[in-house]
Amino acid sequence: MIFYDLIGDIHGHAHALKALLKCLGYTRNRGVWQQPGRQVIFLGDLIDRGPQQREVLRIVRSMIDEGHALAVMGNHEFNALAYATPDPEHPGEHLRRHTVKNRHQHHAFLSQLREGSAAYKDAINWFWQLPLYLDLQGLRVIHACWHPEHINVMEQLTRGSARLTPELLIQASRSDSPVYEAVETLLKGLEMDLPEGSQYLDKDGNPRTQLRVRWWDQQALTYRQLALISDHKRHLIPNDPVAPDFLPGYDQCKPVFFGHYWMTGRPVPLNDHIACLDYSVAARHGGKLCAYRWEGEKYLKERNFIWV
Ligand SMILES: [Mn+2]
Repeated sequence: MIFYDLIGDIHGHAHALKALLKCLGYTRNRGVWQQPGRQVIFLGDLIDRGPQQREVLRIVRSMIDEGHALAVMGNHEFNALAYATPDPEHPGEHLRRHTVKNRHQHHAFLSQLREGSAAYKDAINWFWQLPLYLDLQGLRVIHACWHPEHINVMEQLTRGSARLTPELLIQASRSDSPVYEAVETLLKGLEMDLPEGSQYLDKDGNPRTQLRVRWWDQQALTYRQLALISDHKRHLIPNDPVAPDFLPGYDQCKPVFFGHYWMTGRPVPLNDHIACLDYSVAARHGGKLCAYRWEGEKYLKERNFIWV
């Protein structure tokens, strides 16, 4: 059995990545980071925001090419693909529109890779190869939400490869498609509609009727308990129970690792089987780049979290 080191969202922070690889016991050999008997699994969101996105892609791709790493797609790689892909039904547009907001979110990548250059096209081509999820012998990996029904949908549509095709990327960009709902949930996380007639005001004072969900919480039963929202606002959310079939649950047959959620504080497992490894390295005031050193265990251990 191969043992894995799982690494959370990097967002172009190559210095932190190299420091973390060193901490985990990897060394550089002819430019490629490696460690006998171990592989890294990157949890997606390699790009956007940070200062060294080319270097991060170089490190990750060389490790994957030489069999020292695996990776899944994050929502930022997905968005980059859709941003770069023309919309066949709307000439002159792209599957992700080049609005001021979308361009701004993607600006660091577009300028560091030089939009339209050979390096840019090469990066985009490579993103197609990233699977949406990995279900390996002893563990599972997803960028945002392990949702068995949506994974089944994508498993069928990709004939087991878990990789997007040009046709699937089009469907994933149309909000009335089941592929859209599946990819949104797997890569951007589960959301819920608040009960009829309720809303809350977000930080800009806009009324919202949808909320991100703490899908991993096996005890939470109500909108208030499940809301992914700061604790001082939690009382604004109704405490009604959510429909019992809304949450994906987790079968606990092996641990699952994900990133995406900008955790803070000391990294710990969320429960015995579920761990988030995104500790906000890209945050303005500085977060952590976090890894989990997995040695085949079914029950996650706090001491196996490592960060820089
Ligand atoms: Mn993400």
